Amino acid sequence: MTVAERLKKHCPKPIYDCTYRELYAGISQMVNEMIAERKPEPCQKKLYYVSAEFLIGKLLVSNLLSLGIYDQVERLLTENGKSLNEVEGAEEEPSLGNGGLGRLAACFMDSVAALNLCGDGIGLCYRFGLFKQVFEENRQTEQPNPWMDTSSFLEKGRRSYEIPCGDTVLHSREYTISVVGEKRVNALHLFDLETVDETLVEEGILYDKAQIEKNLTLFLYPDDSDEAGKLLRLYQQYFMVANGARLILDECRERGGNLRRLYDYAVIQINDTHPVLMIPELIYLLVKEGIGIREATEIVKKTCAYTNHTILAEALECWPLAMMRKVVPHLVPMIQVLDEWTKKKYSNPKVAIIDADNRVQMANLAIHNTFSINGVAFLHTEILKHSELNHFYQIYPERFNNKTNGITFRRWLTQCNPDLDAFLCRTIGDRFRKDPSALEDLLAHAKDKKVLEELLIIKQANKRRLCEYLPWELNENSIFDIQIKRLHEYKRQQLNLLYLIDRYLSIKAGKLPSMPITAIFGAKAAPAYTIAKDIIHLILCMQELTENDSEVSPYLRVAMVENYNVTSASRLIPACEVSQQISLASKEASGTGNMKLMLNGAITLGTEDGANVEIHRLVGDDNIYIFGARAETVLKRYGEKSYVAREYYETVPELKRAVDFITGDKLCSVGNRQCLKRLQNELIEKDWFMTFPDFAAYKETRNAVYSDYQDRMEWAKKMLVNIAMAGYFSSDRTIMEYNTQLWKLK
Ligand code: 26V
Repeated sequence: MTVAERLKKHCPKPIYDCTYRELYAGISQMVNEMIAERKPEPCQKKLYYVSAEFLIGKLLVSNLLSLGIYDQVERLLTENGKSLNEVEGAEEEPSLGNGGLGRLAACFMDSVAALNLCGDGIGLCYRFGLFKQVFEENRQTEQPNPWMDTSSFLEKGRRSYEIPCGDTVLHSREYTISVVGEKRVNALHLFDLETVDETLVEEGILYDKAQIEKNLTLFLYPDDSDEAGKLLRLYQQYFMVANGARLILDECRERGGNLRRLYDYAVIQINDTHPVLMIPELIYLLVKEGIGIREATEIVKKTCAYTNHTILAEALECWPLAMMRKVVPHLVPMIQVLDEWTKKKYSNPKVAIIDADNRVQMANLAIHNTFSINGVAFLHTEILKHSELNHFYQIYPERFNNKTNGITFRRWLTQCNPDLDAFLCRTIGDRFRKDPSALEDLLAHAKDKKVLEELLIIKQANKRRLCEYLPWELNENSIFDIQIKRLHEYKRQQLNLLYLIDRYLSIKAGKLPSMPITAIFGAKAAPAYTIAKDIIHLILCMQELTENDSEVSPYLRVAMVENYNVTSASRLIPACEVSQQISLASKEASGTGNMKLMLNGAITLGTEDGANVEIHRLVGDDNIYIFGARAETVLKRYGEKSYVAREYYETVPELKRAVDFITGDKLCSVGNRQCLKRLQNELIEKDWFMTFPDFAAYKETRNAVYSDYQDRMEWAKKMLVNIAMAGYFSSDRTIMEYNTQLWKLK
């Protein structure tokens, strides 16, 4: 059957008469049908990637590409006067993640399927996902983000479990999303509550947090600034792993497996601490099957591996035992036994599972009871081994390993930047699709003027397309300087802002930049994270100032994209020229946006942090701009408690000028004085993430970037080297490492 014949079955009218919604519904149904026709490949051992987030993005185009029917569908639509782009516009983006952690899970699922490995994801089906960000009066507000429309790639699964939770029993409902590889289809199992009630949501994202039977799967990361919110998060985590554990054991049994040898049938990758309750829950279920607790613990330990994604102390989860007693009373004795065993063996309180304040340290629980603990970039793993988790490294050196993150090139090159993809195929052939390191063949063209010019032309076209997509009139001939990532003080959007304020003031003083600059931000802040929201407020105020001041706007524009998500990332990344990766050294575990931007020919301006370290090593000093304090210095400063922000404020005049500007008349005329004052105070009195000490170096280096930018051929050469060396950051490489060293599938 041709694609045209197939599609006809799913469309109510001839294609040229259909609305885009009807076309999206028809094509997605056709895709689901084609996926269902694929024979499931039997497998002996299976990976279960358990994660609170899967930031998968829209699926239509990636599914068409994976099924090999993209070109046919596109042609068919064009012949009928329709555009595939617009069909994609009718698809809602599932908002099942925050940022890097969730997007990594999505890239990994893509690579697992593409490499023809047997591996499924397990998570939750949040009805409204993460909030939708709406700007009002230069401030972030939050709205629900409904995405589960009727005609999507989300299908009702066959599983449903009864989960004992606190003093009730919750009924679950499985949904699945197919993850399509060239040769195989895997599944993402997302569990929802049978009794979920969307009408509970009142204004914005407010709802009754106590009604667990109705609210458990409404939102990702409910506000946990109060007790009810904290409990709800714990309920969510347990609901996720309880369903996951049952699914895993059922599938083991269905394949004729012996639960005593669970590790021959399953390997469970625990994505950060959110799914760590999987460990006691599995032990509990195995004990219920008649296996002794010692043996059950050994089985689970051989089955589970844990990935750490952060060294920020405030992000390491711990749950008070009292709360555990409310939500998972049956697991408390299990956890206490595990804790007693470790306390008998190791006296260091830092490695205790239950700490002196009667809280369960989730990372500690994981580290004692898994066969592998990995960090997500070289530097991150080194810091875990030698500093943050050194007490564990001393006990279990063989369990620690590094798996530098990666990104799927299918979405972050082929799909989002088709011009660059085609250029690469023309220039070096398509070997890089199967072997990403083959991108290095591009280096042979580093002196080829025609090749370099082509790269510049592609970038220019992507910038133009971005300008058409964005709601402002931006100058496509300015430098596109972009910082896109969650808003967090450690990522230091505020440092970027201090530079922009300094630039603004110089322009006002008559010192014009040699090239016009467009500084673009995209970021969501956690709803209860006040300072992060103040930073967004400052960005939006700067946007208003630069837009409306005719002395400034020809030279400097600040622009913040509303509701930054996978879809807008796919537009921004191909158009970026300068990639801001300016976290405080030692704080960013890896970063993955840095990799996406590099692959698309942006040049990194960054600190020696996370995977920037590896990017630096790969491209060499000439093709990246590195500045600022190194991790050792930062860790030392924290250790000595020697940093006093005010000293810098008082001794660096241009820094003082920029900081003072935050509460000056100009900004207060477009913003809220109280928010701006709070942010200014935070900087002068605390600056916990040390922006002031790095300010001078940042300014100097960023100016050097803009100055070098003017030599177009030299710049294009830097772009070429970055693209050529990005192969290492393919998530196919990362997944192959996980598989050969840890999972051992096939
Ligand atoms: C969580 C929280 C929770 C509450 C307080 C503040 C805070 C700060 C950070 C986090 C991070 C949670 C884990 C996470 O998302 N890590 C990210 O994982 C990415 C994939 O490995 C990695 O590229 C990013 O560097 C890392 O931040």
